[in-house]
Amino acid sequence: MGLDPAGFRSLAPKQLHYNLKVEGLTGTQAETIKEDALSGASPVTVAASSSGEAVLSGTLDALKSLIDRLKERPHAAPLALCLGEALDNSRKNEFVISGREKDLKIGPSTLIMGILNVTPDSFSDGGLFMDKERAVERAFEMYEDGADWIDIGGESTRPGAAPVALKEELERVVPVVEALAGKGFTVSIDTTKAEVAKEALEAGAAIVNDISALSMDPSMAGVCARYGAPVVLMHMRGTPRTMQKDLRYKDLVSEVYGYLWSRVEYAGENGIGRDKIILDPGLGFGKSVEGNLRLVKDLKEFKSMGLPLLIGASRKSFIGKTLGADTAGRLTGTLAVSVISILNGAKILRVHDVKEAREAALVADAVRMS
Ligand code: PT1
Repeated sequence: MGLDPAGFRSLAPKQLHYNLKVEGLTGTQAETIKEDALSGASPVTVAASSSGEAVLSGTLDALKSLIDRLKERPHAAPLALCLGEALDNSRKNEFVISGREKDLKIGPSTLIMGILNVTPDSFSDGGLFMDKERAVERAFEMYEDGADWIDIGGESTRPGAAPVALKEELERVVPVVEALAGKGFTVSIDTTKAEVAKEALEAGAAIVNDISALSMDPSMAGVCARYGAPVVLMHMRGTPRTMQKDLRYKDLVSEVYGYLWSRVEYAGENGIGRDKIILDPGLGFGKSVEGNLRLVKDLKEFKSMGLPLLIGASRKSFIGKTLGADTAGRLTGTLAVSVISILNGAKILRVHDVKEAREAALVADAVRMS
């Protein structure tokens, strides 16, 4: 319409609409919010339940003016800060993770994390990459194809998979981490064991990827803190062996969100700051097909935590079940999930098929930033 850019900047916050769901409100806080909404001071709609949940709906401008008034009320000031942060975080597209040696820039472009399984029972690689030379070769191939990081794992975490003994896992992963870190690759170690994380960090790993979000081994947080290692905190309910037995949730997105936030707090209490955390809703870990699809659709809700989001959808069974395809026929479905995840805020994709994911991400990023 040929509007003056200054005019546009003042219009935009009046046109963007947000729905903020809040949990754990005190009675006083809920009353204060409802009172303000009814006063008509700014056009915000409040739907509140008796259990301390509320949804605040309105334009960015209206919500910001509500937040400003809440800041003046003694019982509502901390809530106002959270709401303000959530709104800012939801629009954030660039992150800096404080790495062990250098900062890791995450976003606005999508990063690709290539999967390197060093497990004999691995469903995708079938134990092809057990020996060190083959592993290094495969890593170079993934790098050529556009991988930013290599994720090395020695324990299968597919549904039903049994745990691997510490010694076995160490023997599988440490030589590979050492070889790849030595060649300059950015390596993450996919493990739930503190001892494996420690040896991998000694061997040059840059990041710890823990599917249990520091919960399975009480020493894990301490090791990550001591080495100053960034960590991926992932949601899982149960263990890989049992996680697919009961897939019911009262509110899946809210539970995954609440769990991840509680793990961010736990990490903080153990010396791992927010500047070192990446979050992952854990597709395929204790979720039904519908649950996984819902997490992809609602991924943008997780942006309000203000931390980079990682998605691991590659060749997983929820894609196979949606398509009626075995593992070999899941690439296109994986790419569909990848693109939707990027549009919903994912910044890192954990994938087997690096070249295809890289191309899909380049196009998705170009559309997103257009
Ligand atoms: C993941 C992930 C991971 N996935 C992170 N690490 C696996 N951060 C291993 C299936 O349903 O998503 N995020 N490390 C692999 N796990 C699974 C789970 C593989 C489920 C397959 C399925 O097929």
